[in-house]
Amino acid sequence: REHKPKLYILDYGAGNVRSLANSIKKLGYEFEWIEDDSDFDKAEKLIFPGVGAFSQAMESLRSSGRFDSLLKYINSGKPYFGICIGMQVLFESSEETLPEPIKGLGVINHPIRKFSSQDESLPKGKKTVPHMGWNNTWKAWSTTSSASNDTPKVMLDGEDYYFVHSYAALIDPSTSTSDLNSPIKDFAYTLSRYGSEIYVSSVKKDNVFATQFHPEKSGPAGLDLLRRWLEASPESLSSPSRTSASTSSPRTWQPTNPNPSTQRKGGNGLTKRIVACLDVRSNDQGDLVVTKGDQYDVREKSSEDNKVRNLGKPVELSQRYYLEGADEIAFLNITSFRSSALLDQPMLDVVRNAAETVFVPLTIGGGIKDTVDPDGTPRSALEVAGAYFRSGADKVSIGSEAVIAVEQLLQRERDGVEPVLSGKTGIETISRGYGNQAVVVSIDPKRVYVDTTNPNWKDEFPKHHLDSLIIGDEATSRTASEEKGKAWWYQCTISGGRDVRDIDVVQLAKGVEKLGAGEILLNSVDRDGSGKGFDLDLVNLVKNAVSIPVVSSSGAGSPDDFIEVFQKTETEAALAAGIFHRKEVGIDQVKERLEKEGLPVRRCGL
Ligand code: 1PR
Repeated sequence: REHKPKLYILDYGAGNVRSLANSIKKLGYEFEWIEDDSDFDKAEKLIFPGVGAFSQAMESLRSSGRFDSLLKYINSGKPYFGICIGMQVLFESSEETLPEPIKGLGVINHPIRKFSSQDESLPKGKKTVPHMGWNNTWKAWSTTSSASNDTPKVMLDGEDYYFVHSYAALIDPSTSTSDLNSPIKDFAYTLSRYGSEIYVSSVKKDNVFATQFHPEKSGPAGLDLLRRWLEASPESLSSPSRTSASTSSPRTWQPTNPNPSTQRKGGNGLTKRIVACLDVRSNDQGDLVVTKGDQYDVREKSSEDNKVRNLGKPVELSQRYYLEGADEIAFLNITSFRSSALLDQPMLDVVRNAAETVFVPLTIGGGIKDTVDPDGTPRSALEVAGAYFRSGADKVSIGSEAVIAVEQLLQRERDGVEPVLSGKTGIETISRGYGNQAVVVSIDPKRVYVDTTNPNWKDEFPKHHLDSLIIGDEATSRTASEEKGKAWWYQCTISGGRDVRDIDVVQLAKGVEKLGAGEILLNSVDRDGSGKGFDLDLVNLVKNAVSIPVVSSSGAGSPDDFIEVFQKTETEAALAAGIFHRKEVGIDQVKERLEKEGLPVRRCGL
C-alpha cells in the first residue's frame, strides 16, 4: 500500500475547522490533531487553518508554547500549509493591534495591513471591509530556472476562491514586483485585487505554502487545490531546499505583469454572491422541514388543516444548492424564539451533516442568544455560537437579540452612559471571540405607511425615524409607480415579524455595525414570498448607512430581480428561497443570466 505521509492539523480553537477536516476526509485522506509538541516531530505534513483574529492566533500560539514548535517545524523543511490566519502568521507583523503592531513568525519579511474602506476607484469612494466573498487570483511570477518543479502545481491561474478577512499582505505592484529587494520576490505567489488594492492571495516557497482564501470553503476549485497539495509527496512540496536556494540561486521567482488578462476587470474584484436560504422548523408531525412563508406566514392557506408548508429536507436541499452553484447557504431556525436550548438542538445536526458535503460558507440563524438548557445550565450566546462553529458553521446570524441590543445601545447613548458599548451583547462577545466576519445580523423590517392625506404629516412624522423615510414619488423600486403619492418608513420587528419595535432599519443597521456585526442579512416582511422583486429602496437605505456587506433578501421571483438588485444597488449578495425550493429557476440559470448582463459571478463548474 502506498505510504500516505502523516498529516496533522494545528487547531487553536477559533472558528470552524470542521469544514477543513470534512474536506480532507472527503478527499480520502486521514489526519490527526496536534495534541502536544511531540506531534510536530511525528508530522510529515502540517496544515494550520486560521479563522478570526491574528492577535488571538499569535497569543494562543505563544501561551501554549506552540510558537517555537511551529517555527521549528517550518524551518525543518517539512511541508506546511497555512490557511487565512495560517498564512498571515508567516509574515513579519500585523497592524491588527495598532498602535502596537503584533509580531508574526517572520518567515516573510512583509507586514499585514488593513484594507482601506476609502477607495476612489469605487462608487461613492467607499469600500466594504471585511473583504468577504469570491475573488479571482492570478499568478504573479515566472521562473527563470529550468527545473520544472519550480512551478508549484498547487497554484493555478484565474480561479475564484472564497475570502473573508479585513487584513492582508498588501503590495504595491508597481514597486514591489519590479523591486529585486522585495521581501516576497523569491516566493512564488498569486495576487488578487480588492478595489484598487492588490494583495497576496497565496505564497509558495520551498516547503511553505499558504493561502489567504479558504480552500475548504471554495467549492470544487478549493477542493481541487487541497487535493493537489495532499497528493504531492513531501519531497516534491519541499524542493528545492532552502539551503540550496540561498547558496546557488539559479532559481528566482520573477514577477510578471501585475495586471494579466486572467484578472477580473471592473467592480471591486468580488463576484456577486447568490445565497440560498432554508427556513427550517418542525412541522406538525415533529419532523424538521424546510418551509417557506408569504410575509412570514408558513402555513398552507389552501388546505383545511393549515399545515406547515413542507418543501423538503434541510440537508438534502443544501446539497442540491451546493451542486447548482450557490455561493453560500443560510439555515434559519425560524421557531427558535420559542425553545432554544443548546442541548438537544436539532439544528446542530443539520449543520454538522450539511458541512460534510457542502464546501461553501454556511450561515446559521435563529436562537443565537443567552439561553438556559432544560437541566438549568445557562448557556451564553457565545457558547451557542461556538457550538455551531464547531459543527461546521462559518457565520451565525442574530435576529431578535440584535434589535434588543441596539435598543439598549441607543438608550445608553441617550442617557450618556459610558462606555456606550457594554461589551456584553451576543454581537460583541461573538465578534470578539471569532471575528466580526462571523457575525451576521438578520433584519426583518416592515413598511409602515404614513397617511399622506394629512396635510401635517411631515411635521407629525417621528423625527427619530426620518432617516428611514421613503417618499413614494422618489422610490427606485420597479413597483414605484404603485407608490406614487405614498410615503413610508421601515420598522424593525422581532420574533419572526410578530412584534414591532420603535426602532427603524437605519438605526438598527448603524447600531449593529457599531456593536461589531460583520454583515447584514436584509429581509423584508412585505416582500417575503411575494415574487415582486427585492425592495430596492430598502436595500439602498441600509447599504448607504453602513460599510459592512449587505445581503439583500425577500421577493425574488425571477432572474431579472437579481439583475435589478445588482444593477441598481451596491449590495454584495442576493438571497432567495421560494423560487429555488419550488424549482422555478436554478441557481446556475440565475448566474448565467447575470453573466450575460456583464455581472461578475462564480461559475462553479460542477
Ligand atoms: O430572532 O435570532 O431567533 O432569528 C430568527 C430568524 O428566523 C431571523 O433571521 C428571521 O428572519 C427568521 N424568521 C423568523 N420567522 C420567519 C418566518 O418566515 N416565519 N423567516 C423567519 C425569515 C425570511 C427569509 C426568506 C427570504 C427570502 N424568512 O429567510 O428566506 O424572505 O424568501 P423568498 O425568496 O421566498 O421571498 P432570531
